[in-house]
Order: sequence, then structure tokens, then C-alpha cells
Amino acid sequence: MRPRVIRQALRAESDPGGGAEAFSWAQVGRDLGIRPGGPVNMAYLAVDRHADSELADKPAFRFLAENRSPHDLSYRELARLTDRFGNALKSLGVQPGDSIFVLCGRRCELYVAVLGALKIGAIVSPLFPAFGPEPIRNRMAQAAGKVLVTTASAYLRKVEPIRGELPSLRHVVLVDDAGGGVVPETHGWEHLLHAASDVPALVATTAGDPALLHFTSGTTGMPKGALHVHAAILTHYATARIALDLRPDDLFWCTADPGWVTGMSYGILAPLAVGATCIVDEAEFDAARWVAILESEGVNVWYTAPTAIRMLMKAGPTLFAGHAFAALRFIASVGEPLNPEAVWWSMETFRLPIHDTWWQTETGGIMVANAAADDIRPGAMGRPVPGIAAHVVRHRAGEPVTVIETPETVGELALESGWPSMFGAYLGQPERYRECFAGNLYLSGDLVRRDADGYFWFVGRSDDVIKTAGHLIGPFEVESALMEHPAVAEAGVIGKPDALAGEVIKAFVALKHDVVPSDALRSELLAHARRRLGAAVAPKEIAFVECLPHTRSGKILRRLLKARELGLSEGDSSTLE
Ligand code: 6R9
Repeated sequence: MRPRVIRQALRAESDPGGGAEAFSWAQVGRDLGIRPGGPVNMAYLAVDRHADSELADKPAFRFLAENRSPHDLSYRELARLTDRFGNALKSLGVQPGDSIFVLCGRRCELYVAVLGALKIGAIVSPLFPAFGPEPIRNRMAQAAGKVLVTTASAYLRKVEPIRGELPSLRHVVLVDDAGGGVVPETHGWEHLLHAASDVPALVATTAGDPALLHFTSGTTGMPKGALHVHAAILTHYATARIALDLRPDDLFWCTADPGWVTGMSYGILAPLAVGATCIVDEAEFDAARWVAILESEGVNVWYTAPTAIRMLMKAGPTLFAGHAFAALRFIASVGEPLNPEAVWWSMETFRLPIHDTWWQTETGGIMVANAAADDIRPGAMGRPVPGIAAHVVRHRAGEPVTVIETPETVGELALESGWPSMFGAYLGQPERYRECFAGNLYLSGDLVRRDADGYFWFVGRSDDVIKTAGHLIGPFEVESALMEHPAVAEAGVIGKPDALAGEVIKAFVALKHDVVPSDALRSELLAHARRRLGAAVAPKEIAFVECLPHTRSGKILRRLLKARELGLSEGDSSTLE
């Protein structure tokens, strides 16, 4: 029989201030050297602060190329490069509050661009490299992106054809164009940096100034831009220490791409704020490669996702035989439910449990965790981290939101608002922002239950958004792209359960009355969606249907499509909305 609880030895380092009671955001600010009312800048706190300390010559990043050869970049070098890039942006006319987008793989220039732009008070918005032109256009248009940092091939394939639709986009910087000017109407990275001064570029931003813009998907409408302020780094720093047990002498590997919120908050800001060294693997997932990195790089703390863990489990025990992970001290995951089997597998494979953590784009940082000093309940997301108060609430349309005190009752996870990394707006959508709150409670949209010991257990989403391989995808964005095809009358998109990816995107398509369904048409639609949306967002499966089910108000009943897909009873659809 497997125990319900994995006991953890309490470590002094992961218990800041001697216990949860002593925790305060003011103290976190003091730990970071922030003066009350003084300037707060994420890039200063993550980079420059260390560049003048005993950490100056320590690697901030270790980039691993395709052939796994390492390239280290010290805090001092990072400070200088980000100054150069910040000054280059200034010379292009970029002002505090302007939006800078990044669209490229995990390479040194991406990290320099993000931190350099933050230094001068610009708002950074990352795009996932596997996005197609449609998600790129949509996001950049919403935020009036002024500068795009990308690669020549991504620009030519995905951006150049739609540049006319992006009137705000003034400058495109190509990270792989050493000479500069090879592609018309773009700047070359090397050329731009070479011409820029390396005097300090820092702009004295304040705690409440906007810093990051992360697009996230809802059930209806196009993705929303969740805006985060410079003070968010207090959450990044505190949770890295408490929930990830991260310390300055650690080699840390966050496997998420900075195109998503995890890769930005914990792949860049949190570990640098702590003063650790981050591994950046420039290659895509490969089970044997990951084992080699964990072992030979000597990773101490590893933050990854359940999909990746399932892929490693699938690779089988022979992959791990004969390997020792002597340096590995702490493993955590985020993004999807982590099933207990994965925790037990980790105990056998690494002699360490996986610490599940829960958070969202909107929360900006870890909110609920099996923290380093806590016992682990395999299958549970953990307990609220210090500084965060979480509740289970009853939240039904037309009724007031009420807090549920009885343990083991399913309700929506709600957080008392006001933590430093809480999103401050959905860009240009104040109404949708207001709808996320009831009084001082932020409503997460996730259904959970809390046990008698205060551990939260994930039950499901209260809406139709899809989590595929840890990435949040809005069905509306996929449906819209499909409906642009001349053969399609209507499309309904759901997440179909999948053993590896958690869910895969499946589309149900009703064709126009004179169109005959065929395998050739299915392939054409899949290719159309892939071209428009990119591999990360396009459906993997398409089924043709006569017509789609609707609510009385005419919305597609995705829940019914899902119930049919799962072979469940459709219930009484008249009660649905
Ligand atoms: C960081 C991130 C947020 C949604 C969230 C929930 C799901 C995240 C989870 C989890 C079960 C966990 N989610 N952590 N579900 N257990 N530990 O993933 O942000 O992309 O905005 O997704 O992901 O449904 O609401 P984001």
C-alpha cells in the first residue's frame, strides 16, 4: 500500500522568517532591497542587482546548443548586453509603456531582449514560436506592438505577409541577421547592438508600472492580454524560494518556453531574482537528452510539466538505468493535473517526489503548492503559499458568490486579491476583468475541493478552455480559423482526453449545404488550420457532423460535444444555459 502522505524534512532555508505567520510582502520587498515608495524594476532586481555583487561573474544562464555544448552568460555580461539592447530600443524611439513582442526559440538574444526591454520600462509580450500568423496578428494588433524581435525565417513566413495589418509595428529586429539589412524593413541584432551604447539603460519604473503582457485564452472571444506590473517579481522571488526551494547556488532548469507564462515567470525572472543559474535548453523535448541534461549538467532544482513527465515515464525504465542524479534535490511541476502515479514514478526514478504547484497566467506566479517544507499528498495541488489566502466558493450565474467552509465540497477556487503578481487588467477589456472578481475575491475558473487539512485537489475547469501539453488554448480562436475556410458552415472545438498530452484539440465541423465531406477535405482543413494557427493551436482531429448543438441563445454547446465524444449521457440539455 502506498502512503497517502510523503513526509518532508523541514528546511530552514525554505521557511523564510521562521514560519508562515512571519511572512509579509513588505519583508520580501526589503529582502530584495526595495525602498518603500522607491523604484521597482524587474530587470534591475533580476540582473543589475547581482552584477554589482559577489554573484557578478557567476553564470545567470547556461545555454545548451543542439549538440549540447554549453555557453555561459554571467550576470555581469547579461547586465551589459541588456543595457545595450535597452539603449538600442531607446534609439529606435521606444518609450516606457510601449509594447515589445518576442517571437523566437530559446536562444540568448531572446533573454537579452526580454530583460533589456523591461529595463527601459517597455511592456514585454512573448509569443510562442509555434504560433502561426493568425495568433501572432491577433495578439500584436490588440497590444499595438511597436517592436518585434524574431528570426528571419519566422518573420518571412509568419509576419511579413501580415505586416500591412499591423500599423503600430514600427521596428522588426532579426536575431539571426548578423550583418543587418539582409531582409528589407528589418534591423539586424548584431548591428543594432554594436551601434548602441552600454551605459546603464535603466529607467526608474515604479511597483505599479506595467511590465509583462501575457495572452491567455478564455471560452469566448479572442485571447485576452493579462497585464502584470514590475512588483510581480516579489511573488516570483518569494515563491521560487518557498515553493521551489531555490537558492543562489543552485543550477535550475525550468523546461517551459518563455512564450508561455511559466517560462517567463520561472524560466527567467524568479531564478534570476534569487541569483541562481538557469539552464536553457535550445532543443525540443527528447527523453534521452533530458536524462543526460539532468545528470551531466548537475541540475539541482527542476521545474517541469506533467506532459513531459508522462513522456519520460513512457520512455521506460531502461532510459534511466545506470544514471545517477546526484545533484538533483527538488522537482516540481505545473500546468495540468499531476496524477499520483507520476509522483510514485519519480520516487522510484529520482528518489524524490514531484511537488505539484498550481497557478495561472492571471496569478502571475505560484499560488498553491506542495511547498518544500510541506508534506506531499500525491494527487493534491498543495496548500496556498505564504501571503496567499485561497477559498472554495459557490459561484453560480445570477447568485451571489459564497465561501464554502465544509471540507471535501467541490466549488470554484478563489483567491483574496492584492498579491504582487496579480494581473491588473485584461488589455482593453475592463468588463471582462471585472467579471473575474466578486468583492475582493479573484475567481479562477477552476473547480477544486479542499480536504480537512487544507490541501486543494483539482477537479476540473468550470469552462471550455483546453489544456493540451500544458498549453492553454481557447476553442473560439480555433473555431474562428476553421470558419474562415469556404467549405465550413460552423465549427465546435473541444479538448479530447489524451493519455500523453492530457487533452488534444478536436474540431467538429458542419459543412456548407453543398459541400460533400471527404478525407481529402479533412486533410485540407487540417492543413488550413495549421497554416493559419500554427502547430501549437491547430486541431489534431476533425470530425464532420450534420449540425452542431446550440444553447437557446445560439452559442455552440461544446459541453455536449465533449459528452458525446466521451460516450457519456448528454444529460438534460435544456438545463444547459
Ligand atoms: C501556469 C499555467 C492555467 C490553468 C489553470 C488550471 C491548469 C495549472 C495546475 C492546473 C491542475 C495543476 N493548471 N496548474 N491544473 N493542477 N497543478 O499553467 O498557466 O496557462 O494560464 O493555465 O492550468 O486549469 O487554471 P495557464
